Order: sequence, then C-alpha cells, then structure tokens
Amino acid sequence: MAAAPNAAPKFEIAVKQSSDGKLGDCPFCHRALLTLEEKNVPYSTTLINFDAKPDWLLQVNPAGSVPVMKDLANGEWVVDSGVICDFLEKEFPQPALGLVEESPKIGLDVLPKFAGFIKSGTPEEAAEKEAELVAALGELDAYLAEHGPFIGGQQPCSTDLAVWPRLYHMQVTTKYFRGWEMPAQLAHLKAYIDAFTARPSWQHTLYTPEAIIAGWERHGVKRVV
Ligand SMILES: N[C@@H](CCC(=O)N[C@@H](CS)C(=O)NCC(=O)O)C(=O)O
Repeated sequence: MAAAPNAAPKFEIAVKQSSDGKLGDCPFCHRALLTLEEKNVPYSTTLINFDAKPDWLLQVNPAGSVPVMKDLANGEWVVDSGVICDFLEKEFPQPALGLVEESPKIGLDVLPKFAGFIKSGTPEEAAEKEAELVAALGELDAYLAEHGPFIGGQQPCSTDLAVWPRLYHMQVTTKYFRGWEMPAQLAHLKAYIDAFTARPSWQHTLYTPEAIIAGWERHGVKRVV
C-alpha cells in the first residue's frame, strides 16, 4: 500500500540538485529514494546545490556527499546510501528488500563498465570497454532469465534498487556520448527495464536525461559519435 499522499514525513533526505533546480542525477540518492518509495515511508527532500553546499551538510557528513537522511522523530542523521537502505530495512521490514550485504551481488558492475566505455580514448580501447560492458549486461540478462523477473525474484530486493539507476545512466550516456544502444538480444534485461520503469517508485523519483548528461559532462566525458 502506498504512503498516504499527505502523510507527515518521517524523514528528510538531502539529495543532489540538478543545474535547473530540480532533482539531480545521483544514482546513490536515487537508490535511497527508491527504498523509501518501495517501503511506502513518507519523506521530504532537500535539494543540495553542489556549487554552494550548506555548512550543515559538511557538519553532518565531512565528505560532503549525498544522500544524508534526518530522522524527524529524533533529529539523528543517517549518512551514505547503503547505510540508509539498511537502516530503512531494519526500521520498516515490510516489504522486505533484504540487507545490502545479504542481497545478490549482480549487475552492480554495470556502472564502472559503462563509465569505462564512455570515457575510452582510442577506438581499440572503446571496443575493449564496449565488450566488457556487453559481458556485464549479458551476465545480468542470464541471471534474470534464471531468477527474475527481478534480481530479488518475484519482487525487487536491495540490489535491484542499486542497479536500476545504473541502468538508466547507462542507457542515457552510451546513447548520447557514443551513439550506442544495448544489444536487442538481451531480452530479459529489456523486460526488466520495462518492468522497473513502470513502477510508481521509479516514476516518483525520476530525473531527466539532460541532468544525467550534464552530470557526466561535468566529469569530463565528451561526445564521440
Ligand atoms: N558512498 C556514498 C557515495 C555518494 C556520492 O558519491 N554522491 C555524490 C553524488 S552522485 C556526491 O555527493 N558527490 C559530492 C560532490 O561531487 O561534491 C553513498 O553511497 O552515499
């Protein structure tokens, strides 16, 4: 059952702001937001402008990274997406997503693999990195064929919520920076993407492809198409 639309927030979560003042493209924030949504926990968001981080953020988390989440019942902060997910799992056991460490370790390497591809220099390096990305996606496709439709089986688990944002970034960036699209034969992965993008949790936490592109350009990635 979804949280009542006007339920009082139990948590305030600080997440990355995009350059146009909306929800930004951080996959770690996205994972924490998806966890709140899937567990139907009412929350409010505070958007953090990375060019003018507030002093309180650095006090709460000297690393200056987001997400950080404040428990409005006692004012205590929870720092780091994985810690937030485990905290929510313990406080709100249903629906169960599992603890981060106990959830299947599959699909998480999609992020370093596609990042290697879109950052590659020579055509030889690009071909090598593309092959590594295709291999990682193939492993995930095979896992979903056997255990799916989700990594968690019939329902998403903690790893699913980490993998969804990575796949979104992968699809947007490989297409924009390299004119590349996922091989059509990865049918289980395609069905998986269709399934999670239809979920209310996804639709409530979405940021634009433009925000993703701007985020990677800020990290120096250039278009080669
Ligand atoms: N281990 C952290 C990593 C979070 C992280 O790296 N967040 C990035 C945004 S995607 C950040 O806040 N970076 C700070 C900055 O770039 O100044 C977590 O899982 O929460």
